[in-house]
Amino acid sequence: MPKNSNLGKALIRRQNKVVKSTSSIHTTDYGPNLQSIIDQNNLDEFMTMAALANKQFTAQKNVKLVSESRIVGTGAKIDPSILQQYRYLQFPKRPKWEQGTTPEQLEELEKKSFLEWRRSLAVTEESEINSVVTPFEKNIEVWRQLWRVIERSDVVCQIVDARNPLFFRSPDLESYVKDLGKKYVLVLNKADLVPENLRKNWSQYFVSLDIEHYFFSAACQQELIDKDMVGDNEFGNDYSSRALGYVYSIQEFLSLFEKETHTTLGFVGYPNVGKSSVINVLCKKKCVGVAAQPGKTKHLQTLIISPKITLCDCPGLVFPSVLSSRAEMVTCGVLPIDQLKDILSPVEIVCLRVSSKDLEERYGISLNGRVCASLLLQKISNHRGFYTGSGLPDEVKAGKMVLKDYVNGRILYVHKPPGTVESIEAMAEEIKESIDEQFFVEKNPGKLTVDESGTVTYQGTYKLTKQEKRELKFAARRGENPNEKLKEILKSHGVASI
Ligand SMILES: Nc1nc2c(ncn2[C@@H]2O[C@H](COP(=O)(O)OP(=O)(O)OP(=O)(O)O)[C@@H](O)[C@H]2O)c(=O)[nH]1
Ligand SMILES: [Mg+2]
Repeated sequence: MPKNSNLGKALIRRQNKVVKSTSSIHTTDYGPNLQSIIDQNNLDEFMTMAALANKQFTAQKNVKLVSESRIVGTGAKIDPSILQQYRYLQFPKRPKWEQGTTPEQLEELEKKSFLEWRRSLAVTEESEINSVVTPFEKNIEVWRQLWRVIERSDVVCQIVDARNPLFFRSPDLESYVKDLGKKYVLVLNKADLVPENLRKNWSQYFVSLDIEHYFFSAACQQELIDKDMVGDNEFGNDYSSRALGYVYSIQEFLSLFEKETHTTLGFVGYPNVGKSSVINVLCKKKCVGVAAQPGKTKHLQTLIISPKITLCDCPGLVFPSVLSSRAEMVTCGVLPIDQLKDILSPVEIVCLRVSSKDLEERYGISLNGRVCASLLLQKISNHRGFYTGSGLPDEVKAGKMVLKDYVNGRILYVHKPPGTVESIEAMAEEIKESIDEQFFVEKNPGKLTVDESGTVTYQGTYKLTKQEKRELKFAARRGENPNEKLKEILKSHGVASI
């Protein structure tokens, strides 16, 4: 077949047409439709569940129902320890099958077990935790892709974004893979965005949990490929000692899995963590599609890269969870920013995390300390000339830009492992950022005046006691410098001196 032939595409199109004409209107996608379904309205969700249960419903008009649980349920205080217990919910597992199971029987089994999983999540949501499970993948076809990748892999590499590994990690996936007798490794991609000290901290954390993990940077390795410098390790760290936080090069990573027998590595994880990018650099050429938006890979792909190694790319999947909010998910890059309705909540998170100095530098604006999302977006809109048709600042356009910059690491925030002790300086910097500047005596030292009658007046953030005022007055009378005395007083209260 000649190169760039369209025959393959034409065959896929024809196949899609055939399936479309026979498929149901409420796309539960038993055909080749691998479109991820994360957000569904209640009716679609209901119809999907009905289709899975092979049930049909007819609509009854003019009936109004008020759900009591919705009224009672809202606003209830949830015990954080209970939520923590449900931090990682179960993901759907492929039911067991035997040699004699026909494809039709297996499909029925899969649908049944998927339906049971959806129902168990609903029960957890309503009666056990009384909290909302954040959006998760609802298309059984996409989960089928994950099951297939795990089945054909000897080693399952769960790729996570190294900036926030705990958001992306799934302990349930780890135990599932291990129960199947396969090897599980955690790959912390985008290591280029994480400073060395934090990589070390994260490594210590995962070592303490006995999790085999490797830092990797597809972006840096791609740069080396482009410069024809493959083999060099950008990070220049000592491979032989493999210190904590070590970032692996392509060859070092592959050699971890090169055994006597052939090994298939499956790359799974949330959308947008860089699964396809890692595969491309391991192949040293672009074999699979990569995009800055989540949901690029729709179908698993298998690539034989050497007689000993095969790689398998999987579509990204959003696992169910209760602790993360939708806004948090947006900042993690797993929900598409372009289709976002609420821009302010995720930008609010960015405002809380990124220092105002970094935001000022990135957008060329001036902020006096931390600002709320709306003010930040207004300033950016005014500076960039983003206006709506009615002449108001276009906060939505500015918000999407900020969120994309955050997800792509152009404005950076890296999460710390639980229990990390931060340096006093770093904490002081953060506190300074979050408190109004005038509270800082260094920046606003106050003013001490002594008039001719010897009366002392001090205007500053520290309130002098009567006794201290008297001491200052007498110091001035003695001809001493009252400012020196004031320094002593402020120092004794732990306040920086003027
Ligand atoms: N800074 C940085 N960016 C990376 C790295 N690896 C991938 N990316 C970026 O992350 C984005 C997503 O990359 P993909 O490889 O498409 O991610 P994926 O996990 O395959 O995503 P889906 O196919 O949607 O599941 C792209 O914009 C990449 O350029 C990395 O090591 N460092
Ligand atoms: Mg991909």
